[in-house]
Amino acid sequence: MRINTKYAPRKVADGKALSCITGSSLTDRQMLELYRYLKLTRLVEDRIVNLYRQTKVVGGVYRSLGQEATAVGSAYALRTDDFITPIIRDLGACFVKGIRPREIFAQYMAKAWGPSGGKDLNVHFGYMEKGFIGPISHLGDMIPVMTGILLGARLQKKDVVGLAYIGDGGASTGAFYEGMNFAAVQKLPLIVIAEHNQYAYSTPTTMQTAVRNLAEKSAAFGVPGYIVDGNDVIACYEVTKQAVDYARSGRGAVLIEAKTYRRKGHAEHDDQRYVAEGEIEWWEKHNDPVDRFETFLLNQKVATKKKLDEMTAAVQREIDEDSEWAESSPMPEPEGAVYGVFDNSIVAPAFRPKVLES
Ligand SMILES: Cc1ncc(C[n+]2csc(CCOP(=O)(O)OP(=O)(O)O)c2C)c(N)n1
Ligand SMILES: [Mg+2]
Repeated sequence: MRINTKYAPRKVADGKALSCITGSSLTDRQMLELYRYLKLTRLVEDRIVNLYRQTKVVGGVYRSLGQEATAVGSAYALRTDDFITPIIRDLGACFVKGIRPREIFAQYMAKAWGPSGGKDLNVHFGYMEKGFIGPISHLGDMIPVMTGILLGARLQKKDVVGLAYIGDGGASTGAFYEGMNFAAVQKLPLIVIAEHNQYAYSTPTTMQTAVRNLAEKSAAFGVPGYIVDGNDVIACYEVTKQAVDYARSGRGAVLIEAKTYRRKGHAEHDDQRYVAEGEIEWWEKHNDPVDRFETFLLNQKVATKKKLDEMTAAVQREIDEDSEWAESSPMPEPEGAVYGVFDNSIVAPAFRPKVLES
């Protein structure tokens, strides 16, 4: 089976700033919307790091710095009733799906008004009505879960597609293979974006899989495989759009490998001492997805620098407002911990002894 490389990263002449692919079907308004999502992702994560350093965030902080275009561009190719299941590097996809920054801040600070009511962190929450399936931590497991959701949707005669994200490490788990295989044989509309960001924790990809391109794994399932430049937001949109059309028309599952790079450690506590000197700086200087899209928007005259600066200032204002809202919101009541786990409709477990005594 041949891998489609139409959207794969291209080499550019030294000294020439990287941009994005041209010939997109996106309108100028849509491109600016993509820009807003990219900026929102980067700046919300900046703020979360800031709150973490002030010890206001109670758990770990996992960033998508340098790879934001993959999540934003791919999720943008979906309809509102389509499903996604993100992983820790896909905050941008959550925003495209309609999650607000204030929900993310409250979630990270374990506040009562956060989507999980203080029970969990980062993207571990769900919004069925927004087609947003919160992931569990176990790598690979969301692939069979999404496959099951799509089987259910087929039985309900819905023409929705499901987009599931997986890391290069996650793509080596058994659950990934089982889920992909079942989706492939059932011709379910599953699109898997394998984010090849070069590391799983501190393990370089070359030390945990023998394939050079994760897209090659598509041959094992008999589904189309694509390679996309994960730092080109337009290419990520276009390749996913193509996969969405394929999947929605009943032809089955697709595997897309996004080539990108994780510029931060696994989480904020990781000092990245296992990374070769100069590697992170190279990606920052030469292949930053936000810089690339800005170069594109200016070159193509979609927007002026002034317009982009105004948009960034508006995003910053929204973040200030939302993080203040989340900071001033209450912590959960201790009793809340027993709800949302079991069927508490009769007597919540924490209160049972008291009820039985009376
Ligand atoms: C089955 C399983 N094994 C191990 C872990 C611990 N773990 C959490 S994230 C991670 C690395 C993930 O790397 P990758 O899939 O490449 O995603 P990335 O963090 O690079 O986006 C590991 C090993 C886990 N959550 N689940
Ligand atoms: Mg990885």
